[in-house]
Amino acid sequence: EKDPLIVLVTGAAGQIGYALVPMIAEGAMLGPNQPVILHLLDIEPASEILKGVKMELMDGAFPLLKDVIATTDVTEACRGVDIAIMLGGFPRRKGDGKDLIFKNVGIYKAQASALDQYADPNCKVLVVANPANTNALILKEYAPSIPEENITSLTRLDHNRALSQISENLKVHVGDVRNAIIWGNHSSNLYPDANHATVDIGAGHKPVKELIADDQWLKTEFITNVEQRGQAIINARRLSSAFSTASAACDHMRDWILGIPKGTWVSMGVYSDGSYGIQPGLIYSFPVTCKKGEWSIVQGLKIDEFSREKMDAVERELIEEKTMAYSCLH
Ligand code: NAX
Repeated sequence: EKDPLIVLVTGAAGQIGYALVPMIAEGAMLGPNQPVILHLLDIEPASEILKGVKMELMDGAFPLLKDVIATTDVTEACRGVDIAIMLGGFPRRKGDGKDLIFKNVGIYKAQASALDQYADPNCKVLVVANPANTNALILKEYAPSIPEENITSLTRLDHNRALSQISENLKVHVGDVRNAIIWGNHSSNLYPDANHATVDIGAGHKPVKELIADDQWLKTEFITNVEQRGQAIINARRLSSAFSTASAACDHMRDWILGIPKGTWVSMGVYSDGSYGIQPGLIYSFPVTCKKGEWSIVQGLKIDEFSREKMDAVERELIEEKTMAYSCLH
């Protein structure tokens, strides 16, 4: 049997945490042959809830789950961690902006330092908590011993929402839709791009653009439906999306670590190297391929004028967030 991997989940007493930890324990994130040890971190006011989550994990009697540490101590939580899923943070509220960034910068700075000191030096990090891209950037700044390519943010939920919109519109199974792209930020300015997406049909595949009856749909409703899906779920459920986020986090880590088929890609928030003219030094969501634990940005996709504008607008938003975050630090 393989050695267990230590997976840290911060904010584990929250909604997404409650959906995510059993998925990890069942192997949905790291595969059915990979034992895991869960480190659950939350803050003092949530410590009783956290204990309850631990009890349920034990009662789940999951064969792959070798141990659970539930703690409010950041050092203990970060010790030896191979994979860190960052759900914890100050929640987004209406009218937030600078305030949300300010509160989270402090949290991410402290948790980055703890990961830097106590986690495995090759630890892979996924930031989910909002503002996810900018929290990831702060984490990168304050965890200099962790390679920058190991620090990512979640746009996979938005990516999956894009696949789901296309599948609904074309009345095809979501599993047959591939290669949508989320460019930029996990925010209401993200740009879902279906220009390169395809649908598997028989032995081959066809571009979504050729299959869509109304080509304006991709520039209008498709974009707003993906951008506003989070709000639609809040309106319906009176709570923000939880298990779809947890499932997307599993997809993100599984694809990153185990790889994806040749010719396909997924969306991940990663440290920009200047690809597609996006400013280096931002955590920006790009189309990536993944192989044996490494992602690389898909190169050479044709970008039309419409896309260019949208990609640049969301870049500007991330530059603004970065400026705000840095002004909180100094
Ligand atoms: P909850 O409010 O249910 O849970 C958050 C948990 O974090 C709470 O238990 C809280 O006590 C804990 N926490 C707060 N400060 C902490 C700290 N300093 N250290 C450790 N834990 C801390 O929120 P939930 O619905 O679970 O959402 C978690 C995060 O995901 C939020 O920031 C949310 O905005 C973000 N989301 C990101 C998405 C994405 O696609 N990137 C989509 C869903 C979600 O909105």
